[in-house]
Amino acid sequence: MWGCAVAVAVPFRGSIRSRLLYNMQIAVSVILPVLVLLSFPLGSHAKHAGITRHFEFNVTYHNVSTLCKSQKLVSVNGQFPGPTIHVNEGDQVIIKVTNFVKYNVSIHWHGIRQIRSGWADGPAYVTQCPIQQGQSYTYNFTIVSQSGTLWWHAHITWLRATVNGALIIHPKRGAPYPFQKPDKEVPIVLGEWWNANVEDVAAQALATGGLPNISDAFIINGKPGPLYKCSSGAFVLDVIPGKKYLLRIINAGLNNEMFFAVANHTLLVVETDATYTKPFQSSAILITPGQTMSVLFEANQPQGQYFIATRPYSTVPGAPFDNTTATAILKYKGSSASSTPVMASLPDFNDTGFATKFDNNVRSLPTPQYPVNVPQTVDRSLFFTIGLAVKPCAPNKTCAGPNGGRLAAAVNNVSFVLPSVALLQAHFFNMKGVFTTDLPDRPVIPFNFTGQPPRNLVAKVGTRLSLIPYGANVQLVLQDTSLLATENHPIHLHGFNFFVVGKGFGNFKPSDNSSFNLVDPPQRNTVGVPAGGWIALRFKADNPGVWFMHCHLELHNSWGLETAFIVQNGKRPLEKILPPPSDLPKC
Ligand SMILES: *[C@@H]1O[C@H](CO)[C@@H](O)[C@H](O)[C@H]1NC(C)=O
Ligand SMILES: *[C@@H]1O[C@H](CO)[C@@H](O)[C@H](O)[C@H]1NC(C)=O
Ligand SMILES: *[C@@H]1O[C@H](CO)[C@@H](O)[C@H](O)[C@H]1NC(C)=O
Ligand SMILES: *[C@@H]1O[C@H](CO)[C@@H](O)[C@H](O)[C@H]1NC(C)=O
Ligand SMILES: *[C@@H]1O[C@H](CO)[C@@H](O)[C@H](O)[C@H]1NC(C)=O
Ligand SMILES: *[C@@H]1O[C@H](CO)[C@@H](O)[C@H](O)[C@H]1NC(C)=O
Ligand SMILES: *[C@@H]1O[C@H](CO)[C@@H](O)[C@H](O)[C@H]1NC(C)=O
Ligand SMILES: *[C@@H]1O[C@H](CO)[C@@H](O)[C@H](O)[C@H]1NC(C)=O
Ligand SMILES: *[C@@H]1O[C@H](CO)[C@@H](O)[C@H](O)[C@H]1NC(C)=O
Ligand SMILES: *[C@@H]1O[C@H](CO)[C@@H](O)[C@H](O)[C@H]1NC(C)=O
Ligand SMILES: *[C@@H]1O[C@H](CO)[C@@H](O)[C@H](O)[C@H]1NC(C)=O
Ligand SMILES: *[C@@H]1O[C@H](CO)[C@@H](O)[C@H](O)[C@H]1NC(C)=O
Ligand SMILES: [Cu+2]
Repeated sequence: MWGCAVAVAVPFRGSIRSRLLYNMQIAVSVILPVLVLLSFPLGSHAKHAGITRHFEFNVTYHNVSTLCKSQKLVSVNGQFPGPTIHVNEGDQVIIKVTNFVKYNVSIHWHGIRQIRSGWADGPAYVTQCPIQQGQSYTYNFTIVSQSGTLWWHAHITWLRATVNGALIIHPKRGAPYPFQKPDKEVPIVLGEWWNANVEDVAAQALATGGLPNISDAFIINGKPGPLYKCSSGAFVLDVIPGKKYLLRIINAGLNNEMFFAVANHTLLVVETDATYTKPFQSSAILITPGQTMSVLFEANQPQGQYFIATRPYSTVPGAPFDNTTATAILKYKGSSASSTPVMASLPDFNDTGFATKFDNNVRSLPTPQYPVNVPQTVDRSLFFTIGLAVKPCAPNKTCAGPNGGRLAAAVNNVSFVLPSVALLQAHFFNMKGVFTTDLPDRPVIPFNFTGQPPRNLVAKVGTRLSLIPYGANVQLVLQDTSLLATENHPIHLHGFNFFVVGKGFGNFKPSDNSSFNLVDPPQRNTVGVPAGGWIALRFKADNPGVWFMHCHLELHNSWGLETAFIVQNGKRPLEKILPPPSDLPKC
């Protein structure tokens, strides 16, 4: 299926540039996660100031066999998941990305605020044109006031299925965690696996206008685990009794929110989306695509083997989904590798009660270093409906969606169309005719959003954005609709962490704001909007640029469930976006 495309494999060759690069290479081992910590030079540099860290990412082909079917997938530096990036808060990060594959590529540093450095954010046709085959682009950004687990992934078509990895921000050198120091830290990348080229799966669905083939497996650090036929194995975490472990969990899957648990071990949630939380215990967690979460546990159970397990949370009754369970193995030192691991107990696939309760437990942890500054007043109030829709098929053609149309998705009844140049360039250089700033602030035709849907499901199409003055306090209510189906949509905003000040089921009413949490709401970059419900979020528009907001279910993103905010420059010099780097890719 890859025709005669030239595969350029770039083997990893020792320390080329610096000691840092060398450390990064060691740290990427997912087989020996112990090394992640041992090789990380914590405390070995100047106490407060950040340093500059260089990384090199080669996007290449990589052969793997996961469920007895050999596949040529696209990944970074011949690794899957890709290299883990370790940095400290305050560091400047320089990553040279070179594309050796036939697909256009761009990489998003998911959750990084990118203050004034929108050119390094990564979504294709939003902040940059893609890096074409044979080209390079150097991403350049500084980590400001963020600490915890984030990740990086391709931000074009469905390539992020295999082009992804962890991005771990350690506290400033010498600074402690606001929780008990773990003995070991382990990235856990949850993924979704197809026995087919994922680009073909996406292209087929978009061509027919119908649903894509569901995935064949879920994976944990690249491995599906023993519950699948013909599995390539499991990720094994060796533990020592009495020690404490910090799992840095990332949902890198494309289209499924996931439950996750460790058999017989209670998890203590301490951080979400690189913001610290008031610690709370849970037997399992819910994590949407795009979200990240750090959880602590103690190896305090009888010697043996225990499953670490993950399977989907699905909110559309009757819709097909990948109803399988990926597992990794928690192995106590000295236990027999042949003993059967204890099965983990996970919530049912449709356990919305658990999902709601879990999300309600997340609260920000105010500290002197990270005060929780929730906007108490609102300058701009937005109300966006999010949900499915229909787009017409080509003239005289019948598509596989409802009434012969194609499945689509929309924000305030506008299904987003990416332009053929980057929005940020168009904004910065004042190019006309690329986008408009007239996305309605609220639905033009209000209806009972979660009741009987209107009969006409056809959405408008367009590249319509919202213009926000620098420094404005924005309140945004995201309202799920019942068009075609109510569904939990994980909405991701680039360039900001937002406060989740309220949520509920049914239709949002203005009086619901009396119950908003303006004290310690969760701070996130991605939030699951309840199926048939709403989320209210607030953020201060203190980062000039063009910031994408989209559903992190890749399918809905492809269908148009997205928009972008243009945050204007402020008056002072440090409130303006920087000029583009000279190697910014061209369209
Ligand atoms: C992948 O496998 C194919 C066929 O077996 C082979 O031709 C190709 O060189 C391999 N590519 C890499 C990067 O190893
Ligand atoms: C990336 O590719 C270049 C060119 O082939 C090579 O010199 C370099 O060592 C590669 N870097 C990594 C990290 O693999
Ligand atoms: C990165 O950006 C900063 C400005 O924020 C600039 O001073 C520096 O030279 C850039 N570095 C590279 C390698 O592009
Ligand atoms: C999707 O599934 C159908 C039915 O099993 C199969 O014929 C088709 O080839 C699959 N598409 C892709 C891109 O793998
Ligand atoms: C694990 O937990 C289950 C359910 O609570 C319990 O029945 C079982 O004995 C535990 N297994 C071990 C090895 O502790
Ligand atoms: C999911 O799979 C399990 C076990 O294979 C089965 O018992 C259950 O009915 C399935 N659920 C759905 C919704 O398909
Ligand atoms: C979950 O699905 C099962 C069928 O697999 C059904 O019996 C049950 O009522 C559903 N629960 C909820 C909360 O919808
Ligand atoms: C669609 O079909 C009608 C009637 O058969 C025909 O007149 C028209 O030219 C067709 N349009 C296209 C774009 O093929
Ligand atoms: C919207 O529809 C739901 C479900 O049919 C119904 O319970 C609710 O009362 C309706 N709300 C309004 C404001 O009409
Ligand atoms: C969406 O826009 C189309 C075209 O203007 C209109 O016909 C339709 O009623 C709108 N749908 C909703 C849900 O607002
Ligand atoms: C709630 O909204 C009303 C306007 O609808 C506004 O006057 C009031 O200040 C808001 N309250 C909060 C807590 O934001
Ligand atoms: C890659 O991106 C360029 C610039 O936008 C575009 O012209 C070209 O068609 C794209 N190539 C592929 C294979 O999508
Ligand atoms: Cu969605």
